[in-house]
Amino acid sequence: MRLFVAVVPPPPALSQLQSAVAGLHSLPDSGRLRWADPATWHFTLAFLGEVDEAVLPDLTERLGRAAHRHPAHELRLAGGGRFGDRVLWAGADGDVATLSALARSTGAAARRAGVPVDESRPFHAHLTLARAGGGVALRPFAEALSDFRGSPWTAERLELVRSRLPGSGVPGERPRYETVRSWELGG
Ligand code: 2AM
Repeated sequence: MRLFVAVVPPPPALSQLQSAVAGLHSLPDSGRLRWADPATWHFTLAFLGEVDEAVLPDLTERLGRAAHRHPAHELRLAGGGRFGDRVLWAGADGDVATLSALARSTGAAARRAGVPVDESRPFHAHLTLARAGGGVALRPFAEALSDFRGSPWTAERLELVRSRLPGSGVPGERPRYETVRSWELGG
């Protein structure tokens, strides 16, 4: 199964971001972006890819231990940015150092369970809002979010999420996510 590990902001924080993102839909080319469903917005801490079911007991044990080693921490959704003209994202500020440390531990836990998580790219806290196929400049979208600052919230849980890719072949259909396990931070 295809898995990733994430922190999901609470509904009030997501609604604030949704209001800010609503303003972006009036920008030119907005209709050419593939917008992520706000119900699935999250910060990916580690992308595990295809994982054999046999690995799950060891993986979940190790992820649970990683979650317990890091405290709950305060974050805000803030600002926006882009990875080239491919991905538009919302950022975080606050105790991003703890979130980053949690992401590193999560990757290490997965690797110890035999899941080859890429450690070459440093963690960059981002919540993907939209993807572009090419030919759309994302800079105006990122700039429109630069002043956004949501209210503080506490990241309290680490979630192991299963991603089911669309099988229908219908263009624009998005993956479905389902939380397989979650752990309280600090615990
Ligand atoms: P993103 O947050 O940067 O878009 C589920 O696919 C999640 O895993 C997405 O949120 C996606 O990241 C993240 N992810 C990281 N690396 C990925 C990869 N190589 N393929 C697909 N998703 C990846």
